[in-house]
Amino acid sequence: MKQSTPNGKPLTSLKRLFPLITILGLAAWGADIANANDLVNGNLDAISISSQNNPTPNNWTVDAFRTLSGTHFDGCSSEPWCNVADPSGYGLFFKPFQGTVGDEITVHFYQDNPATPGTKFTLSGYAAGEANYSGFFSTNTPVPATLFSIVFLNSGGTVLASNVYDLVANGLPSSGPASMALFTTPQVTAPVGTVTVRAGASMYNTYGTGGGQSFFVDALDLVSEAPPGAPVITNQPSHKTVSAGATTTFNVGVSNAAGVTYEWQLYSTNLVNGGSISGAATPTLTVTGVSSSDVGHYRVRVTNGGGTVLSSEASLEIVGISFYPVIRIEGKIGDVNVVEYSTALAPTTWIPLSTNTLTTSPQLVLDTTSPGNNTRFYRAVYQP
Ligand SMILES: [Ca+2]
Repeated sequence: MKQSTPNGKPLTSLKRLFPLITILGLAAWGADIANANDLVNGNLDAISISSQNNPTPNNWTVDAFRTLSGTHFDGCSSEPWCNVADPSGYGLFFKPFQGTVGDEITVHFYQDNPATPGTKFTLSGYAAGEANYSGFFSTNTPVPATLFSIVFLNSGGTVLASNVYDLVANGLPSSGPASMALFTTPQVTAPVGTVTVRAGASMYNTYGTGGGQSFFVDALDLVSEAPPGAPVITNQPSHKTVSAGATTTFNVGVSNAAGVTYEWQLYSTNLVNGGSISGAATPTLTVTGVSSSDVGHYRVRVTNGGGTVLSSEASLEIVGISFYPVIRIEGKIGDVNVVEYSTALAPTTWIPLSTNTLTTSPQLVLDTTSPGNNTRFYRAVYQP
C-alpha cells in the first residue's frame, strides 16, 4: 500500500520535515491566549469503536499502518490509566509493539476543523513514553518520530503547510502515564487558501522492544487566535440539562457582529433548520422537543470577512437517569415494617414513607420521593 503521513505526503518527506522541527524547537512558544478549545472531544473521554479493534476517541481519526503489511487495526486504544484530565476519562494508548523492525508501525491520530487564512494556532496536550519506547531510539532505519502536528489544507484537501513538533526532542518523559507532561507547540499561522486545520499526534516507524515500550497522549487543546477584524465571542454558549420533550436554546454573544454569519454544529457537523432545530444560522439555536438524538456537544462557527472563530462546546443532556435510596429489610415472611425517613438527625423528625409486608427476605424498599441532591436518614420500624 501507499504509505502516507496525515497530510498526504509520502513518508520520505519526513526527512524534509526534520529541519523544520529544529526551527520550531528553537522558536518562542506562542503567547497564552484565553480561548476556546477548537477540538471536539479534546479530552478524549468520549470513546467508541471506529477504525480500530478497540475503542478510540469519538470525533478523531486514527490511521494506522505497518511498513510492509499495510493497514493495521490495533495501532492505539482508549484506556483509563493514561487519562490526565477529567475523572473517569480516558487517554490514548499508542501501541508501538504492534510493529517489528523491518515492518514498523506508524499511527496518525488527528482531527479536522474549519479554519480561515490568517488564524494562528497552537496545539497543546499531555504526552509521555515508557523507558523502552522505540521512539526514544534513533538507531533504526527508518528513524522513528513522535510528533504533534498542525497541518493546513485547502478546499481540495491538499496540504498547504505542515508544522510538526518533535516531542522527543522537546523532552518527552519516559516514565509512563504517571509522567505525562504538557507540551505546547509554537504558534503557526494558516496560509492563504486554508479551509481546514488538522491537528493531532503521530507516532512514526516504531517497533516492539520488550516491556515498558508504549506512548500516551491526552487532553489535546487547539487554541486559535483569529486575525484582526474577525468576530470576537463575548459570551460562550452554556451547558443545558433538560427533560425529554423540553425546548432549550444555546446563545452566543459576538462583539463586532456586523456582517457576521453563524453556523451551529452538533459534534462538528453543521445543523440545518427542520425537525427539532431552528435558528441554526442565528445567534440563538433552539432545540424543540428534545430527544436522545439531540443529546451531544454543540458549538457555533462565527464568520465575517476578517475570519472565523469557533465557540466553546456546550453539551445538551437529558435528565433521564435517577438515583434512589434503597432500604433493605430482613425478617420473616409476613412481617410488617414501616419505613420512615428524617431530613436531619438532630432534631430527628421521622416521617412515614411506606408500610411494607415482607413477601421475601431481604426485601428492598425504594424511596422514589427523595430529591437526588438532599440528605435523608432512614429507619424501618417493626410492627408487632
Ligand atoms: Ca482524558
